[in-house]
Amino acid sequence: MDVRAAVAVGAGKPLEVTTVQLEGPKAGEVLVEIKATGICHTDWFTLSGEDPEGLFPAILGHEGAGVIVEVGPGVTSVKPGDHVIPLYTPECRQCPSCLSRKTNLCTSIRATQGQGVMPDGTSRFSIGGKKIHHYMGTSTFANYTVLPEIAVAKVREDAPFDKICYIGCGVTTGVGAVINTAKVEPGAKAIVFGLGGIGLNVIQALRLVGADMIIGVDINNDKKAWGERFGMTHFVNPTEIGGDLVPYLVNMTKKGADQIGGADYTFDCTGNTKVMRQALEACHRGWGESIIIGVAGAGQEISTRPFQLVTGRTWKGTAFGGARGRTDVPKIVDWYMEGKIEIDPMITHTMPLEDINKGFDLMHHGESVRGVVVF
Ligand code: NAD
Ligand code: 022
Ligand code: ZN
Repeated sequence: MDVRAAVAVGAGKPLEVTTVQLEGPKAGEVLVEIKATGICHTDWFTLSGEDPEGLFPAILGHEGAGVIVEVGPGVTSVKPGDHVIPLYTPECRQCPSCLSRKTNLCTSIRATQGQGVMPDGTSRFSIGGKKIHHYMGTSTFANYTVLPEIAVAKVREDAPFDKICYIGCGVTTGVGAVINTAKVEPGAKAIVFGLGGIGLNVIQALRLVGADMIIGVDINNDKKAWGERFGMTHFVNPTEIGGDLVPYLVNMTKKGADQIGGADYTFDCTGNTKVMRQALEACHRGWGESIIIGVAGAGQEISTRPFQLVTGRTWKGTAFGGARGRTDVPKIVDWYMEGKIEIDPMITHTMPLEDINKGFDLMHHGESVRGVVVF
């Protein structure tokens, strides 16, 4: 069938919005009509050519929501008409990782997903007979896409696509980092570095679980009002404190009898390895945990003195907020519909597919928290 898609034709080139061909679903696959998709950093990272594993031509996009229109042979868990969110971290419930109950990083289709093809090793997208790669197993920058059955989460039908698409990446990553990875308890003191599309979701989850002190750190003063909107209690701009950031933050968290200071939990939502170090060292001696959410560029390294860890700080990382997509994503959609978490104010821009390159520009200039393409 013919579908409308934004095609990444080469590194550093703008996306080309055009008609491409999509084959129907094979065994274990589903055809989804994408109704809305968010624009996230990883799409840009790949388009820019900085991602050494990036493939071209490809249909990018990994933050979508839509409706099942057709299912291939053997598909049992979803049917035409079901509303779904594509999952770049699938959940097969059968591989050693899924069965371990210790990680959300399902390995069942990992190799082919990274190669930009479906689990049978072929692509469903083409243009003039020439293959186009899939991306992160999702390819949501198209009005129809084919996905493995294990890579869709079925969600309630009264939830608006143009908002819940954000649950396909940013919301789940930020909220999940707090709830699944850090398991933050009521009364905790937390520091969030980077108040963008991920950091604001970390902040709202910290408020949800009853954290006492939620310090936001960002070099952009416009983010102060944004953080406060979602529950941040204190804001620090590292460029304006006239000294070292770590002792400044540790001092802020000192209270009463505890004169050591440091946060119970810190979150890196910048992808900057210097910030990751600051986040670890701003943790409380003995028990502080620092969660790396930001994805750094290829080949980058983090460092700290071993003493930081020997004295009881913990460094952790999280992918997709530690969420098991088919199990946890429908719950997050429910939380949104019940008003437990907010999404609407974070979607600062919506646009038709034709304007997707403008959506990337807005993201770069820090003007948007989230831009969403509505089909
Ligand atoms: P964003 O650009 O919207 O936000 C980043 C924020 O960090 C901005 O507000 C910026 O001003 C701030 N910042 C930059 N340098 C800083 C510094 N030195 N100190 C303090 N603040 C600084 O990006 P986003 O969409 O929120 O994504 C954040 C990171 O999370 C990215 O690296 C992204 O790739 C990653 N991410 C990871 C996962 C995962 O599963 N682990 C999922 C989604 C996104
Ligand atoms: C989403 N991300 C950043 C912004 N939006 C993002 C990027 C990478 C990951 C998660 C979120 C990620 C963390 C760990 C892995 N990935 C490896 C998972 C594994 O090896 O099992 C990751 C994922 C997908 C892909 C590449 C890396 C891909 O499909 N190409 C989940
Ligand atoms: Zn993303």
